[in-house]
Amino acid sequence: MNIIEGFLSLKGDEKVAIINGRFNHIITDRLVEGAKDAFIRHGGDEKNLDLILVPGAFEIPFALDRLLASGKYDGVCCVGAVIRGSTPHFDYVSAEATKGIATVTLKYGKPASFGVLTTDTIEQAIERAGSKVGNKGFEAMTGLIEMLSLYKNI
Ligand code: INI
Repeated sequence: MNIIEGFLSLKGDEKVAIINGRFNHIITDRLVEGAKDAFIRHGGDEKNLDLILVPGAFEIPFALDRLLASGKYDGVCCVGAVIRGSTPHFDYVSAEATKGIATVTLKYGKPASFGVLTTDTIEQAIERAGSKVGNKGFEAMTGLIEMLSLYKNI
């Protein structure tokens, strides 16, 4: 059996963007740090890493569409933090972000990863932004790196 998989290493010439939905930026800035750390630790060159800021998770798919349409990027890591409040707003924002990122990724055939936290409380978000439960920005960039490698190998 031939196994085709991606590896966790970059050559250094990959052009990658991070989109930060900066609503709850106290959390999302930590996710960006984690994503950048993962990019550099796996062999990425910082000069090939761009950071795009959008108001919130709802806008991430729109920026992702523009970035992939530009043809300038091999892949995009999306980070954000949607935290449940007392209204259904959470459900609309998180659903649109999730669906939008997947739809745009399929449209352009380029990988994008999902580092958007969807939590019930701010404490759960803090735990996933560089404390008890790790850093989901780091994990999202690691997933993107694996997919970049896999796309080359298919
Ligand atoms: N955006 C987020 O990224 N996280 C949230 O928790 C959030 N809440 O709760 O409102 C949020 N709202 C803003 C939304 O993403 C848009 O930026 C806004 O609606 C303007 O289009």
